[in-house]
Amino acid sequence: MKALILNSGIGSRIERFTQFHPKCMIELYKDETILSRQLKWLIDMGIGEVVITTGFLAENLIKYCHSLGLPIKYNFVCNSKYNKTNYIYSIYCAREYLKDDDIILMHGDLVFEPQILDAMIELPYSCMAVSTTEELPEKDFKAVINKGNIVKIGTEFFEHAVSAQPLYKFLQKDWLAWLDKISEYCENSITNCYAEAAFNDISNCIKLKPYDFMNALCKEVDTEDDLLEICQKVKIAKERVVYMGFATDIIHSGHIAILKKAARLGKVIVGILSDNVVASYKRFPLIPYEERKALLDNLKEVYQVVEQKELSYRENILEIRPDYVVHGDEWKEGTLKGIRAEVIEILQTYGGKLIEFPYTENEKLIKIEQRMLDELSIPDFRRGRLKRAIEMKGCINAIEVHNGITGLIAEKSKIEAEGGKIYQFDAMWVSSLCDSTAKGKPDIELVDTTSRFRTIDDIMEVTTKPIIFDGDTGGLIEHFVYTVKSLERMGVSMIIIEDKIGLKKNSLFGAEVEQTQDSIEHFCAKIEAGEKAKRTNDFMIVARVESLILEKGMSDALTRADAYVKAGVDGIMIHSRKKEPDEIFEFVDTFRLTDKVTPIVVVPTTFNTVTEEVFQSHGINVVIYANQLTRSSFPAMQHTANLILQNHRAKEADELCMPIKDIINLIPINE
Ligand code: SPV
Ligand code: MG
Repeated sequence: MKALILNSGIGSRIERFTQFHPKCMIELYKDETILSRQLKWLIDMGIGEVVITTGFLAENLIKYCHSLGLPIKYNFVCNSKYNKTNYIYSIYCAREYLKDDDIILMHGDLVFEPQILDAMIELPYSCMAVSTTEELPEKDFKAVINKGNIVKIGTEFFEHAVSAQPLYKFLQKDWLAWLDKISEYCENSITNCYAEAAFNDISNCIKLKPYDFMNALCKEVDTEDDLLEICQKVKIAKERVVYMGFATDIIHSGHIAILKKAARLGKVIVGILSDNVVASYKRFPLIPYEERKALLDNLKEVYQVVEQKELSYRENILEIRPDYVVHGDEWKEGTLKGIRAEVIEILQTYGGKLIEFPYTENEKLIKIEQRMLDELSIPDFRRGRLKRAIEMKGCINAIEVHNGITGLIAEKSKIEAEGGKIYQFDAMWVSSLCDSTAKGKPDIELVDTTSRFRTIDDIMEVTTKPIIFDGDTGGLIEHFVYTVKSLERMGVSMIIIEDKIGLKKNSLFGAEVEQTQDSIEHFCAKIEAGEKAKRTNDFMIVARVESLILEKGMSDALTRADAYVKAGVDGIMIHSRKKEPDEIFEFVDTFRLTDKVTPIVVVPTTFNTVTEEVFQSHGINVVIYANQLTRSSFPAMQHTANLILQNHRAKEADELCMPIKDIINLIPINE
């Protein structure tokens, strides 16, 4: 696409300002002239070549253009008869430059807001800027519209007409038709009319549609009054504030395109969503807030960056009171629909406007997002994310997984809630009970470490979320150090070891079975050895206090927790098999009197009425749902098996089964 700017004329109606240079060089705002503004926006919209017709003070104009140092190719064409002809003749003079592309045509004294041109360029047809809200001018251009097309342009038409401005986008074939007619006029020495007279002759062959800019600024500087009014409007436009929320951790061409459009509307203030908001609605951010902020801080389109601490825009909009909020139109549907409605409602309270641009979800962007997800599963990335999530959210949750398919369920389960919130699991718990049960074995450390690692491998291969490993007793100290190193290398984030020794049985048996608690000294030695074996700060060793399970009393539990923390452990898990959470809360509340920082983990299998919010209010940091996927799937499988046996066929079981299509969707084929 090329631009054609008509600058041959004298500007006699505004003589005081055009003594030393053509009208297009009149300054509008701080060194910005009518022409420099036009050129700036053209370049910004990807136009690389401009044809400028000159005449009056041509040399000044050419010099000025070069002095701007703009990255655009100029073709200057002088209409030497500029004082005797109209711009129809200037176009004719420039015709050889204008045959090989689509054309944007504008008069040299036209001042417009860039979003008008932006929208016109994007339209798939030829169009002219009109306003249906402005009053019909007495003397200036009007366009007559018939069945959605412009059929006449001129100053003399009033019937079925709207106010029009000399800003056009022409597809090449339409333009050539007009250019031919312009040439015919000029070759017949008709050079004193508007070029639009030639258009009117052939308008039935061209589909020129109106683009309605309504009340936006799009006006020629004809008189001093015009100039005053336009300068004021340009100043107001310069001071407009545009707000955009950003959750992204990479900047791709789609973001730049939308930022460019936003910058054409005013000063862009970007609200970067805090880490915890991003993690709660999208996926874990690959890079933290500060780095995401730096990405945007340095873009020329961005005026200022602020933090957006909620998914809701309310707080920032009320504080900044932007003239516009800009967003991709994809949020009209899906989880952000409610957030969008709230934005519209708040903007309405003070006359702000929401502007939505088409969202470009193309193949390339989908691939970029997939690559991001792949990165999240790299061991070094995955390992540290649990610690960061705890720091970010205060309290996180984890669900039991014991193979690839349960891993995928943990990975993909999402609940969309009010206010655009999405609830999903933060982490996965590789339970010894469920890993053993899946293999039909009792939970007595019978499934060996190699087999447990194989389970982790299967899960890791298809997921990205952080993993908490149930390390049972941790085994011999000499073995435990190897376990720590291996898990850390694999990208596991946390191991929890319980302070039992000898033949371990599941804690939910409590004191009903023979189980021995380790001595504080020996267990502390195990913790110290494990901590020493660690290579990173990301990996966490958590000591699980079994005193309440084994009915050794609260003070034993607290004494042990204190000793384990002193031995350097990274967190404490307190376990209970009571239905009521009282002993858990007593422990946590007392522990937190003296230790505010060590993360606390709970496994509410029996005390399952307590919500995560309540756990968090007591200072608990990790809530593990330790066996629910196993326990819910077994009865379903048993029931299905019985139905088949009863009926000697599978039909009766079919409605209990997931459709094959859904299974296929759950497990994507990676390319
Ligand atoms: C597990 O899930 O294996 C656990 C938690 O260790 S519990 O079963 O409650 O002991
Ligand atoms: Mg276990």
